[in-house]
Amino acid sequence: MTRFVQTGPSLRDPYTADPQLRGWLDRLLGEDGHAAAEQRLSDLSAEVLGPLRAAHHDAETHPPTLTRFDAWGERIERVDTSAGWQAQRAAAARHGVVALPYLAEARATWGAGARVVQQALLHLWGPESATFSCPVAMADGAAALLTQTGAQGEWLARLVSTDPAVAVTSGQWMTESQGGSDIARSTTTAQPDGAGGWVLTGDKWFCSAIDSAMAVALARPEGAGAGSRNLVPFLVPRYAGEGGLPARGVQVLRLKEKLGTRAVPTGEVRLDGAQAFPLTDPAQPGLAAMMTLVVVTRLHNAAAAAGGMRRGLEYALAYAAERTVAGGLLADNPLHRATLGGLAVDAAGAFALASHSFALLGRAEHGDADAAAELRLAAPLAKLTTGRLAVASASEYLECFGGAGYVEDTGIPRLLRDAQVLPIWEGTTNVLSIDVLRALSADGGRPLLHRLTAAADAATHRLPGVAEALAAATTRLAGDVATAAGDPRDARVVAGARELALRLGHAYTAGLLLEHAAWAAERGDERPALLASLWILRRLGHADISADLHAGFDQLVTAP
Ligand code: UCC
Repeated sequence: MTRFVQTGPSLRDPYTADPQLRGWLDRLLGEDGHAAAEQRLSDLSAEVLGPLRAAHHDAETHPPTLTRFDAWGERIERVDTSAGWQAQRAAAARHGVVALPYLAEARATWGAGARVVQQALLHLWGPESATFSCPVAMADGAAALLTQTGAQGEWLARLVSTDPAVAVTSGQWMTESQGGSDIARSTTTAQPDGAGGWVLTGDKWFCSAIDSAMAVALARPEGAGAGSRNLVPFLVPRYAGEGGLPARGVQVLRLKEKLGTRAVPTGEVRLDGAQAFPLTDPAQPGLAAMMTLVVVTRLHNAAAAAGGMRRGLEYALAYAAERTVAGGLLADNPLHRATLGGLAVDAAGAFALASHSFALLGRAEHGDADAAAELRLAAPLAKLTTGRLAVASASEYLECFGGAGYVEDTGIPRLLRDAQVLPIWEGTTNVLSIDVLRALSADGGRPLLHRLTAAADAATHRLPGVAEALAAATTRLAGDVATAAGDPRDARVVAGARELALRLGHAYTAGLLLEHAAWAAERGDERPALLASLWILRRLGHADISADLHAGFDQLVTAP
């Protein structure tokens, strides 16, 4: 008897097989700028296809462990991680996934666009990083904060090092069990140690990448007022010297057993007189400065969502090209083509949001006030919109594999487990929706609404139907935004915050896809216009586009 064995999905080179990524790099960096990034992107892509996929698998199958005491009862609190996790750590440093925007050479080459190149690196690497993208996100956030405040230069140098022997990552200790996202309820305090320094006391509840060499922890300095705004970010060294022993006063109580991101050691921490260095003036409110870090990690979250969606699509496409059903390839089945086409449209939307947000971050860091104003709303919108899309898409990707998608050692179920964290950490969808209201009440959403109107106007001649749909959606949103901005604490406004935020996120994505489509069409590339049109019909018009997805399938998913 011949036993049938299904061929598993192979992976195409994630850089060369991603026309959207390449097109956006051409537009955002210019063709010369993209050419200057080509080698870095190809090198990382090649590693992703080989050693990093293996390291990813190793880290996922050998989760971290915590040993609190040695045999004699000495407190050691050793966090052991796999060889795969260590390989990811070294790769993150070598490829500069944190460092790139801070390197003088990169800033000279790409200017603000170094953030765009960074997002491209994250897009290629993140899905096969065993979520080492998490400590990378926090290290980048910490580096941005240290750059802004000018504090702790020696730690900054290590955060942005490309030498694996020197580079460190950071934790981000904000959450406490009594408050969760409501950090105003934090009880961790900071006291002067009597020798010119500070010590922290309190418990932190959700501390990811607990193996990082440092963390940025929020604490309330002695004598500071109540409320979140008076919290101050402190740098806490995690280890005493180079020996790997915990720093005095830093205890890891236990590791969390999480649904996903299983390779990431996430712990509960007790600070009991832990040495700490204020990153802002402890006599002044410090939360606003901390939000510099939080905005960066939220953008990384969006990048992780977009990268994961694209990689899920790649795996599902590869499988559909191998799998035979009802006498034909799954890839030829009209219903499956429409399903995959819809996933391609959503993946394109998430990528547009993530890429544009990193571009804004780069420009804001280079002193562009307009970009900073747009980023204030773009950051929560990108995070919350891509987080929801990522979970919905991941569920579909599992379904694309049938029963195999539900079997652990295919590696497919992990896509769903890991996607589920994206709308949770760094603020849930609802918490981010409240942040959207906060941002709207500051500027009425003007930069974003202006961008949408301009995108719809520019598309009127080439794509009249979809331009009209975007213009109509923008008009409706402008009215709802004015109501929300007028009284953001009104119960009806708060109740509708999530719906409004998602509508804004979808319209923003539509505008960004249309802008890119106009640029691409001038160069004879009509694929982005198809993506933009289908996104608008699906997400703004709530139309059934199944037949268009089937008909446009090859254009939507095939590499150039
Ligand atoms: O989960 C965590 C780590 C996981 C691992 C990370 C990996 C990620 C990478 C993924 C890649 C794979 S760490 C914990 C995450 N937690 C959060 O994100 C916190 C969620 N909570 C919030 O966002 C809250 O809404 C807070 C922190 C903003 C506080 O809310 P409040 O207390 O209601 O705040 P207020 O009263 O509205 O604002 C307090 C001050 C104000 O400043 P002042 O008083 O000076 O005007 C606000 O303007 O904070 C200012 N503020 C902001 N400033 C509030 N939000 C912002 C903002 N977004 N940007 C700037």
